[in-house]
Parts: sequence; C-alpha cells; structure tokens
Amino acid sequence: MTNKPKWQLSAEQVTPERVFQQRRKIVQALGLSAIGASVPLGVQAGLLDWFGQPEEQLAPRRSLSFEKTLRYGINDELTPEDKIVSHNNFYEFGTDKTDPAKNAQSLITDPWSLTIEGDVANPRVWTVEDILKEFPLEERIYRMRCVEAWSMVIPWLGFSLANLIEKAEPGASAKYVAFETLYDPEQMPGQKSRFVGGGINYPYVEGLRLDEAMHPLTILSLGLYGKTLPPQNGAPIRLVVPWKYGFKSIKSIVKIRITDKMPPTTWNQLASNEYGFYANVNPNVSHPRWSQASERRIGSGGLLSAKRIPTEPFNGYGDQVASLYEGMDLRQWY
Ligand SMILES: Nc1nc2c(c(=O)[nH]1)N[C@H]1C(S)=C(S)[C@@H](COP(=O)(O)O)O[C@H]1N2
Ligand SMILES: [Mo]
Repeated sequence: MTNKPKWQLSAEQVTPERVFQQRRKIVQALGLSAIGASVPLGVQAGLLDWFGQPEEQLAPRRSLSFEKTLRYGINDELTPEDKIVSHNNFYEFGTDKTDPAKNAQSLITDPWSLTIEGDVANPRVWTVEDILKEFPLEERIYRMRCVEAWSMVIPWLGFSLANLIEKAEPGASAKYVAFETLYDPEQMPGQKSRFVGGGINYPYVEGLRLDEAMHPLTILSLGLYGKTLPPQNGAPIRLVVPWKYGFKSIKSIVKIRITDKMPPTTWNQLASNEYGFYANVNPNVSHPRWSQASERRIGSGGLLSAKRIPTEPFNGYGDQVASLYEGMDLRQWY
C-alpha cells in the first residue's frame, strides 16, 4: 500500500497495465500522438481526464476494404450507424442496452487471436491480421432479429465461416461447431460480477450444427458500415447467423472447436425452456413470456417510435435455409 494521497496516484497505479496502454492508443488515435510521445505518462492521464472519462472515449475504428455488397433480396432501410453502435446486447459489459457502448471502449482488440481446434486435420491459431489477409471481405446487408423482439438492418463486413472451417479440414466425426467469447474479468466487468453480468456463467459460449456453420449465409464479421467493428458490437471478430435469434451471433470470439457433440450454449444453459439450441427466428413459436409474431424495427426514428412489423420465418431467409430443417418439428427444436 502507498501512503501518498489519492490525487498523486498516476493512471498506471490505478489502471491495469493493458487497459492503460489501450487508452494511450486512443489518445494517439485522437491525433495527440506528438503529446503522447513526449509527455510523461502521469500527465497523459491528466489529459485523458481533461477530455472526459477515458471510458467515454470511443475506440478508434479503421476503414476496411471489401469486394462487393450482397443484399440477399433485402430492400429494407438500413438502421443508422449511431443506433447500431449504441443499442447493444453484450452482457460482459452490463445488461442495459447502453452499457456496452459505455463500458467496452477500452477492450483490447489488437493483438487478438482466434484458435480453431478439435476434430480437424489443421488446427491453427489465427491472428486477426492473418484472417484479413486470407479472406476477402464482402459487405453483407442482413436483418438482425433479437429474441427480445427488436430488429435492425446492418451492413456487416465479413466472409463465410465455411471458408475458415474448410481450411481446418473437419474430420469424419465432425457434426457441430462450438464458439467461445474472450474470458477476461479484468477487462469485462460483467464477468467479474454476477450482478453486472446478468448471472451468466462466463465465458459466453454458442454452437451451430456443422451444416449450419457451413451455410454460405453464416459469416464471421470484422466490421460494419465500412469500418472495423466497435468493441460493443463484438470487435474484433464475431459470428453473424442472420436466420437465428441474435443471441446465437456470439461476439469477440477467441475459440472455435469442431466436435461430434451438441455443444452447450449460454442462453440455453440459463433458461432451457425459453432458449433452445436452434433458435431459428419463428413467428409461430412464442417465447414463454411474449409473442414472437412481430418485432420493433429500429430505423431512423426515435427508439420508442420504432414501428412494429411482422416477423418472418427464418427472419426472411427461408428460401435459403429452410431445407436445413426438413423433417424437423420446429416447435420441439426451438
Ligand atoms: N459474447 C456475447 N455475445 C453476444 C451477446 C452477449 O451478451 N455476449 N449478446 C447477443 C445478443 S442477445 C444479441 S441480440 C446480439 C446483439 O448484437 P449487436 O449488439 O451487435 O446488435 O449479440 C449477441 N452476442
Ligand atoms: Mo438478443
């Protein structure tokens, strides 16, 4: 313990080192790099205070290039970027819709690595840099339907997950794909406190059947609106499965595991009578506590005035994906 008065503590002493370094990067991205280079760290911390709470600074995002735009028949109006980046579910950073944008800005997303392992001939630890070199990005304009009955239309930048799985060469017993979000309670307050994190047992985990994971609509996304993902949307890399409820689209992924068994999934573990493994968007199967027949589409108007529209089976992607579930009772396999 120190006997110095609190105001003498430098930011390094009160902030975990890695978080401090990330804040330093933010200051540099704000165009203060000359100051950053020459001024002692304690004074930089003072500068951060002068600009407001460091947590309120937005993490820098860089432009990403992409090959083409694919709309998959969607002509819906895009949800404005400011709504997509400020109304989020990311319980690692708190359960209110505005918590992730407030609390995720200092998440360290560079460097980042993503491991693919399990029943594969070529397990590999990918860096995000290598992923960006290997897989050309496309802009995919998808509907996103949360199980809470709100929805958005989001221009993601990403590539088919199938391309990454193929490189790993799944083995003969491969049937499922398991996904895992970063576990780092120092960076994710919701993982430190069950109260902040909504009672979830972290890390957040998700899963798909192998054929769902290999479907061309299933993407790994690294960006939206032409730039890298903001932390609150799952930077630097997240899953997007547009015909399933939003909770399947797991954020900030560090591990993908190919397996022969249906993997546990976070919301199913929390309330299995409310959230199934499949979680295909289905207006005909109500959530036990509310109807799924319609949704509030978040557009350019105010959040409260968002208009209600009918929900479509498979979120409107039935032509592409319904055949995956032929012969299955979707009331039983919700
Ligand atoms: N790791 C993690 N991934 C997550 C969540 C979460 O709390 N933690 N929330 C899910 C839910 S419920 C939804 S609706 C979407 C929201 O994505 P968005 O904030 O980018 O719109 O992320 C999903 N992925
Ligand atoms: Mo959700």
